[in-house]
Amino acid sequence: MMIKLIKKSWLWSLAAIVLLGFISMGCSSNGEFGSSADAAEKVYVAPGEYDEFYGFFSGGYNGQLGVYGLPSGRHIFTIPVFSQAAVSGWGYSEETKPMFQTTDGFVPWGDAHHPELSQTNGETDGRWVFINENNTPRIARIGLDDFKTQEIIEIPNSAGNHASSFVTPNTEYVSAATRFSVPMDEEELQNMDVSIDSYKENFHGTLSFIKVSDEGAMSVDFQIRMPGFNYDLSHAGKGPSDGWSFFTSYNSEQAHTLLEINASKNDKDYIAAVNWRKAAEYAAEGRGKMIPGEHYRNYIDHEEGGVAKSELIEEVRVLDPRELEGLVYFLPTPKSPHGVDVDPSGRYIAAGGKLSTVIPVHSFAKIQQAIEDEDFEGEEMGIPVLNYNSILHGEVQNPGLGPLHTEFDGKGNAYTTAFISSEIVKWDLETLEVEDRIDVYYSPGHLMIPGGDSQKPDGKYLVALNKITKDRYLPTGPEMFHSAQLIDISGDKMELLLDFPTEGEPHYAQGIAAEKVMDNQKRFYEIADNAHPYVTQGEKEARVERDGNTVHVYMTTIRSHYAPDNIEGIKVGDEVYFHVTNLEQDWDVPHGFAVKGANNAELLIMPGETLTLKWEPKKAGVVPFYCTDFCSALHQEMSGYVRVSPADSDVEISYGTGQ
Ligand code: RUQ
Ligand code: CUA
Repeated sequence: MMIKLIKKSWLWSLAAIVLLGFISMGCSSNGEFGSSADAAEKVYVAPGEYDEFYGFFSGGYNGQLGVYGLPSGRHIFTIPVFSQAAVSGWGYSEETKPMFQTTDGFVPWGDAHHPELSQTNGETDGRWVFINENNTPRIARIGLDDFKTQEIIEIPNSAGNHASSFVTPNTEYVSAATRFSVPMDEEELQNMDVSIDSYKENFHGTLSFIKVSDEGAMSVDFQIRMPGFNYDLSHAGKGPSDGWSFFTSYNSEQAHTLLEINASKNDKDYIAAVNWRKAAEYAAEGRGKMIPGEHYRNYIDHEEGGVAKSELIEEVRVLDPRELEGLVYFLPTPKSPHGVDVDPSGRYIAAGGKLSTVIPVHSFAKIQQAIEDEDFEGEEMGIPVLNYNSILHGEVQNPGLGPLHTEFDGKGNAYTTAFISSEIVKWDLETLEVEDRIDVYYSPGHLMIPGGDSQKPDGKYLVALNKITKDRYLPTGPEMFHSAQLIDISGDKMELLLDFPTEGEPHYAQGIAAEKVMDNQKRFYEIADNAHPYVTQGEKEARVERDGNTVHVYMTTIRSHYAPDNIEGIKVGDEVYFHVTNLEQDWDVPHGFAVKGANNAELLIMPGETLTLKWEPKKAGVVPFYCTDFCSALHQEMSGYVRVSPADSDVEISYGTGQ
């Protein structure tokens, strides 16, 4: 290795071991902090004051999206997305169950990876945040007016959606790609029952572009058929490179077993440079072909009182680079590249070659020139491979071991995480010289600068999203929260300010100035606009209706009682739907609803909202229900009873409050 030794020389020999497949435990040496009092002052947000930035941190295998205030690192909210959340009934209430519909049925869990804020003119705009699901390929869109998941779309013809959900500069598209290739038949990309060792012959990947309407509705506009590599991460071009997206790939070896060795053989893998604007034109002209591609689109229907709907879409357009020219080019890139990041000027494309000893930085202008000159060194499945030396802006030397992800401060500097040597390395985008490095604890994956992957970064703070926590907090047994670290990047030298724990595994995060989001906040839903089919607009309309074995309870809540709060005439074997409308019209006055023995969750109903709990009583007797959210001094009084009689009883439905 032609690398000058850096301060922690022992790490380089450790690296050799890691490359052989052992897990690095990071470094526990010399953290050089400035004075802690200085650092404390920089992150201190006094009681009653607000943080300067919102941070949206992926929950990883908890499937949700964590919201943090920065610089304080305070965990202020968790938005349920891909996993059922008993805390509010997300995925348990009848209104939200359809959000979990997929072609594999009801999938109550997801592995969330990369949140990405919507952008306008290359700048974060505070409308939505998207996040991908890796396991059952999906993308979610979350509204930043009520911090709720609005839509989840499934990605067809895909296995493992990792390179997602990155947006184009005007949120024209969010992208997706197959992390795993699977056998796909030649005509219709259907998964085939073939031997795994027919990988090279049968396995393929796809890149997907999901169109986002002005209102945010998502639809799969087209997919591009790709060679059977593993597509890892992505980012869209911007400025001069607007109209292009870049996807890293690894496993150009096309191995199907023991990938840690067999997919690490080639010196270089590829970045796929996709001309999405051209692809979109092809799609608009009806080029390519429509093939079967069943997938669900689930969305909250605000016209219908916030009830989620599922629609099944049966076909998808696929474009084939063997038939359509100029769609995709491969950029050779050392070595098993993970992250791919485009600088704010849109001129440079940096790759985190996790097994590479340098950071390769490609030049968009040179890529264009090489395409024009047909300066190709080969092809893969009809896709031209450009000449590495012709497209390279340069290589960053000594970038630390195991470079993964890069973000930018908008002042000409790039910051790259080095997983194995547990550090952040700052380098100059023009000279490619390393300018500074700082140890982090331990093993950072992604990093985040608010706006750091847009054209307008707020280059004040950087958050390192560390994978290994070990000794940073009071021990909590074998399982620990991941550790994030806030670093001041406003000066020449990076300065570590704060450690804070994060829930799940925040792969990626996004940050945005608080004022872009906080002024659009909903404080409650207008009860008069509630168009839920089972809304109860006032206490006078509260009632219980039997229809065969089905019972609908139209129930209201207001501090501090339910209407009705006494219900009789329910029978064992009934299917009871409690449609609970919260009549409050005030900020932060949810009521809860829980009934003894229910086999799902509670409901947490926001002011002006209606949610429904399904309950199937199994035993005769009198069953209490109560409010779970401490809503007033008389919250403990907010309760009621349901009388359940045997299936053959002739007790009639009756109900009331205060009688
Ligand atoms: S990927 S660091 Cu989804 Cu880098 Cu986790
Ligand atoms: Cu309503 Cu407590």
